[in-house]
Amino acid sequence: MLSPRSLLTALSTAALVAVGLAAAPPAQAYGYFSVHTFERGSGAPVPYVCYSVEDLGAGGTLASACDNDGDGMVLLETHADECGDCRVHQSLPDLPTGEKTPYLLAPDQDGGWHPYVFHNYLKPYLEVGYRDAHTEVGLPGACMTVHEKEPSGGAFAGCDGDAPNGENGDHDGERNAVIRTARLPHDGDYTVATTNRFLPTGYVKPDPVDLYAPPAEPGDVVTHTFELTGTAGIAVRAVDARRPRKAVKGACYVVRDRTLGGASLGRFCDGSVRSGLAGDEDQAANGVLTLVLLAGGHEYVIKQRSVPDGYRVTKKATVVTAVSGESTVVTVRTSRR
Ligand SMILES: [Ca+2]
Ligand SMILES: [Ca+2]
Ligand SMILES: [Ca+2]
Repeated sequence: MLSPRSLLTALSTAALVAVGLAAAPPAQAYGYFSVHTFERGSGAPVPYVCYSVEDLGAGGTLASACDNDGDGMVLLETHADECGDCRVHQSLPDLPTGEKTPYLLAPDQDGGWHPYVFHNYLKPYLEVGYRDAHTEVGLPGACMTVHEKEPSGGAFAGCDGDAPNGENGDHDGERNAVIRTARLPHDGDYTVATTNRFLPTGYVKPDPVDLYAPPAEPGDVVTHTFELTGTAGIAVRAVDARRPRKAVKGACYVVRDRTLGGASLGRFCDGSVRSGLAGDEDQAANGVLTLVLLAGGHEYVIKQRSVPDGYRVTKKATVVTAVSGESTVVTVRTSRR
């Protein structure tokens, strides 16, 4: 006769090889079976899971145990001769460190005697970026909140660069224009809202967005980038250097944001059709290039690049500081050939 210990070993080994095979009832009199949990995607063992076994026939809990040694497996002893109609339920207590589990619960498993194997998804998390809509340069330091829609409730609050603080704070630990949340309580729908405090200056607070966060495997992350615009405008007038009342129509310019390290907004032409943020707001070749939705307080460098026949490109750049809610007029004197 096998000792209980060697029987356990034998059962455990049998459990591992029997995964996915038809249930072959092992020595029922002893009432042992193994339960394993693995991470979806990686197949890594999931430690510290607890289980309870419900008797669906007679009712009541037949056994319960936790994976206290953290190897991803427990042997459950039911103290019953038979367990033909069992349901195994997982629970995910806090980790020994006191942190919440990074895993989502796996569904209950029904069945008779067989090795039970659970595959758990990870809880999802978000990475939310902020960048200037014109230059696509990242804007560090923004703050946001994340609310779960159902069941409704706050799930996260933090600012880019904050130290992680429980579920809150920035979990990438860097001031890098991206806020990484902790793993969220559930998969599901979340609303991400930018808060007024510590919004990068010169920009308008963006509307909240709804994001669906599905169950995650390792490496999965839900991302969103807020494209921030401001309320400042610049009107670039090109005039004849000799006759300042004469508009020079159809000139083109390259605009750079000096505040964002000289990043280019692109090439803009007086009279070009507007498409998104590109083009001329007034869409008329009238001698004025109208730039809108710029960041208040930023310094823009405007350089003429092409002019109508008969004129010479003005090489000297114009530097102007945009003002929120205003359109600042600058004049580029353009000489004849
Ligand atoms: Ca164990
Ligand atoms: Ca960050
Ligand atoms: Ca125009």
